[in-house]
Amino acid sequence: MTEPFEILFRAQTTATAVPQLTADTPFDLPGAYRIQRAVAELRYAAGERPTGFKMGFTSRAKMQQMGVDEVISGLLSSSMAWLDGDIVDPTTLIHPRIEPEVVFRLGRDVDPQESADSAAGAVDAVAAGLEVIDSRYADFKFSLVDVVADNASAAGYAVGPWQPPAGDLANRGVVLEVDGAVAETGSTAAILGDPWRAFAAAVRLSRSLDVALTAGQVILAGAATAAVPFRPGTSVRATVSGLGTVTLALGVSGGGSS
Ligand code: OOG
Ligand code: MG
Repeated sequence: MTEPFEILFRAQTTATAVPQLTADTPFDLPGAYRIQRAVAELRYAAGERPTGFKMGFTSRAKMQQMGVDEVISGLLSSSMAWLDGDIVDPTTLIHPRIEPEVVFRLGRDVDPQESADSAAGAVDAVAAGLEVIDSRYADFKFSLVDVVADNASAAGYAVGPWQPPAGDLANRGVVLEVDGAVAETGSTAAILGDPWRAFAAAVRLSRSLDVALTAGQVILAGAATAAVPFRPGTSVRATVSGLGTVTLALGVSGGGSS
């Protein structure tokens, strides 16, 4: 029998949509995180390495867009780590969406015993980010446990120039542009009131899930705005006031479209 984690691993690595797993196999939230982890272990066995931890649904804008009202997390790995300015291959994605992120970088390992406050001292840089989400479920529709099993829809991310982590991160303007036109605007205050709260939530959640946060890894705080479709042939840019800008483009597959 094909296990849920095998179905999702195949869906993620072949960019093929599948029906929601809970339609056939009910599981609870801890079970969903176990599936998420098992899929990641298959990725690591295939040569990927962990690159960080992402938070999801830390803003009302995201919760409302997707009909989910609990903060979740996902595991970032090397095939998802793209560079600022990259042109992404559209054949690796199903129905991608793009969203602006605030990103933290760890300058040292986080001790599993340390408080979230103390762990904040491990952050050596912050930056604006772009996240590409690509639910492996048909029509981008899912329940809470389904999206957790599917690694919080993680597909890829890019980070802009790193900045020193000095200063307040709350209340900074966020702009998402598609081909130079403003698509979404928001404020980092939408991210649990302050992106540092999302960082603290990441520290707590990673500990309860027994996920190590190590030097050099990144933590995505969760989008402040709704996600927008990432269409082939378009270029997107996220700007967070005082943090800078990051861009990604989606290539055109097969030619012919513009
Ligand atoms: C789940 C991922 C949510 C965020 O920033 O809130 C997320 C989804 O919307 O499919 O990454
Ligand atoms: Mg996100």
